[in-house]
Amino acid sequence: MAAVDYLERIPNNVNLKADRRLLRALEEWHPKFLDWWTEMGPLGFQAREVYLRTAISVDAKGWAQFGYLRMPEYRWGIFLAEPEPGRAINFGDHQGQPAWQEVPGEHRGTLRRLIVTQGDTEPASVEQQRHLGRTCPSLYDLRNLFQVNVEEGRHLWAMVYLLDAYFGRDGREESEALLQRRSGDRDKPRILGAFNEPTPDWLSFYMFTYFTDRDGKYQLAALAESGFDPLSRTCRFMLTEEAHHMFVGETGIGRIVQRTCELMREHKTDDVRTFDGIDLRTLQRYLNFHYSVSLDLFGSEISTNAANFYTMGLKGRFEETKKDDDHRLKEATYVVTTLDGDRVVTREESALTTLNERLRDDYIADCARGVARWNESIKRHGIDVELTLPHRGFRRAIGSFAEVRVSPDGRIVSEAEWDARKHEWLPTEDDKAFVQNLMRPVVERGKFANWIAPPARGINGQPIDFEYVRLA
Ligand code: BYC
Repeated sequence: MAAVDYLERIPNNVNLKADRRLLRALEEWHPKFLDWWTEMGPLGFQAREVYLRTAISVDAKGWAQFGYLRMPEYRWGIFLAEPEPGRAINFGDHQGQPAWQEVPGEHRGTLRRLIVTQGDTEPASVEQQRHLGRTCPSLYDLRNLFQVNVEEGRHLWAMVYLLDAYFGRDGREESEALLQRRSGDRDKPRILGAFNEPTPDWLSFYMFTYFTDRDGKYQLAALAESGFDPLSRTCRFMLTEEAHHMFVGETGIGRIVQRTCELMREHKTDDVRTFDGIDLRTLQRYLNFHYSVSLDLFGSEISTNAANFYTMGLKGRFEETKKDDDHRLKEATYVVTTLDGDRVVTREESALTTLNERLRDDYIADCARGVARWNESIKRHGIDVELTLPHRGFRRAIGSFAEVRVSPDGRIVSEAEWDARKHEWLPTEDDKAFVQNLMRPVVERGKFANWIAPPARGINGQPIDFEYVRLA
């Protein structure tokens, strides 16, 4: 095999050529990454040319270069947002000190754990979405799936860069382990719950990119506040890419809602399944599932881990520097919704131990905005139905609500009521089979599956009937 020029191969703004040790570590890791990509990345289509966006630098011109390429040839680069001269640690016990350019010894283990947890989600999502290509609703959607996949691959590179550059031998071991765990595997699962759930159909994919990628936005934003400057800068750049993933989710669901409403009006019925559409009730059940699984990703409402991450200066709040308080929070309180025996109550707690809940609150408000936009679309079609976010305690596996059964409207219900009604609240086997049955590939240029409306516009100014993936 011809020697690969890694300096050429790995676009970067971290001066890789000056760090031979790091370059060697990445050279060793790269073929293992490609093996993983071949084994666990998008099934089929690897030899096809896809119209993809590649980041080759962080400036406005370089971060979104569009062109055809085959996925294994994607240039997974390493980019950090430009340094802010004189940046300080903005919160916690080290507040006011210069941001760390090296790993602070006393927080090494905690920091590594945070980076590994973040890194683990990236390959996990690629694994979850592996089979979707063969049932794509259009070439446009197929291309968006692959764009998301290659960028999750790049986000894995971003975390591996931090591990290899700053954590020595154990960092390199963690980089290898990131390629060894597998989504949904009984023996070596991915770290966080949502990343072990299957994404077997495109409705799940859009729900995932709307709800679970949005957790990514909030976690990355909290890590972007970190006093460990390389982590902060990496996350800031990742957020620019994350925006597209959430766009795919929001417009994906929006287009399904639109199509469902069109079919409802055309056939004057709620039961659009007969006409190969996805009825609003089924959409609501999928929404309930993905939202609740994503809420779990914020951890418990009372968490000493979260308090420690903050006090140590490793993970801040969403928009930490825009908040007008002492950024130490030792005396401050925060009101959380939690469980008291068998009642849902709100309670004032220490602001430090409730930081997970606070981030979850920011996330919930953001989720609600998209749901409101879908509801506007339903209303515009003259249909009197609303999609809703279920109560935060609904179907939780992490935190105090994990101990009880909570209905979507926030009542604690008995096991018997839960069993009797869960088919109204969560996707049933019948729903899943129905949705799966709709997933028939549409690969003709400009054509879309019957259950989803075309997008309002194409990618990068291209027409909707552009050849986003060259299948011939
Ligand atoms: N599943 O004190 P607790 C993304 C564990 S998504 C399984 O309640 P803590 C993306 C927890 O690890 C963003 N385990 O919570 C999206 C802890 O275990 P240890 C990913 C869970 O630690 C789409 C124990 O329970 N980034 O980027 O305050 C596509 C007690 O934990 C779960 C991050 O998550 C769960 N859901 O917070 C691609 C940021 N929840 O330590 C990518 C980094 C909790 O006792 N991670 N546990 O063994 C963190 O900040 C924190 O680890 C968490 C948990 C927010 C996840």
